[in-house]
Amino acid sequence: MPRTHASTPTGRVLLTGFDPFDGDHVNPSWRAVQALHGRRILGRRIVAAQLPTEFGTSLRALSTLLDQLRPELVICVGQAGGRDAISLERVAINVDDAPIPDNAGAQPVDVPVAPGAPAAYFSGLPIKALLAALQREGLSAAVSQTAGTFVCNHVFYGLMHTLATHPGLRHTRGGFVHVPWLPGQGTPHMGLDDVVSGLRVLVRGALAAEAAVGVRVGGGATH
Ligand code: PCA
Repeated sequence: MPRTHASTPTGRVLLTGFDPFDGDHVNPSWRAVQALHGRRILGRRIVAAQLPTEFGTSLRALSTLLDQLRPELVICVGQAGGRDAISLERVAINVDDAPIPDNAGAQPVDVPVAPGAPAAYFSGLPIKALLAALQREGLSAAVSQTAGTFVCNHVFYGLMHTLATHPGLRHTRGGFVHVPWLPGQGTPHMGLDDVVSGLRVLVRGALAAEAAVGVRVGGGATH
C-alpha cells in the first residue's frame, strides 16, 4: 500500500531526553525516548537523542540536531520528580533561575535564555487534544502551566525561539513534556511502559493534528 501519509518535509520526529541530574542514577525522559529510537509512527522515523542537563550546552546540542534533522515534529521530554502525570507544558518563559546547580555546576539566577527575545512562547503542540488522547488511553495526564526555570524550561524556551526564528524550521512543530519519576526513584511514579505508551500517543496525536490543520487551500475574500 502506498504510504500517502508520509508526504511530509522530512518524515522525521525528534524526541529528546536528559541525562540524570541532582544525584539521580536514571532519568525516565531518556529511558523513554530511547525506547522509541528507530521506530516508525504514522510513517515517520523517530530519532531519540540525549541532551545534557546543563544550561547552554543542552541548547547547543539541540540546535545541532535541529539543523541536521530538520524534523517535522520535536518533543523534548524531561523528568519532573513529584508530579504524578505526564505533563503537557503550556508555556516556556525567557528566564533561567536555577534552584540547584546543573550537571556542570552552573546555577544562573534571573538570566534570560535569549537576551532581547520575547518573554514567553506557547507550546506548538495541540496540548488539549493530546491531553484527551492520553486520557482516552487511561494514562495519567495533565496540562502544566509552568515548566519551571531550570534546564527543562531553558530547553523548551530555546526550542520555541529557534522554531520561531529559523527560516529552515518554519514547518517544524515542537513542545515540551515532563514525565514522573520511575518506580524506585520516588513517589509518585509511573512505569516506563506507560511513559513510552504516552509518548507514542503524543507523537501520533501531534502528527494527526498537524495533518488536520495543515490543509492550506484558498478560501478568503476581500469583502
Ligand atoms: N528535568 C529537569 C532538567 C532535566 C530533567 O530531566 C527540569 O525539569 O528542569
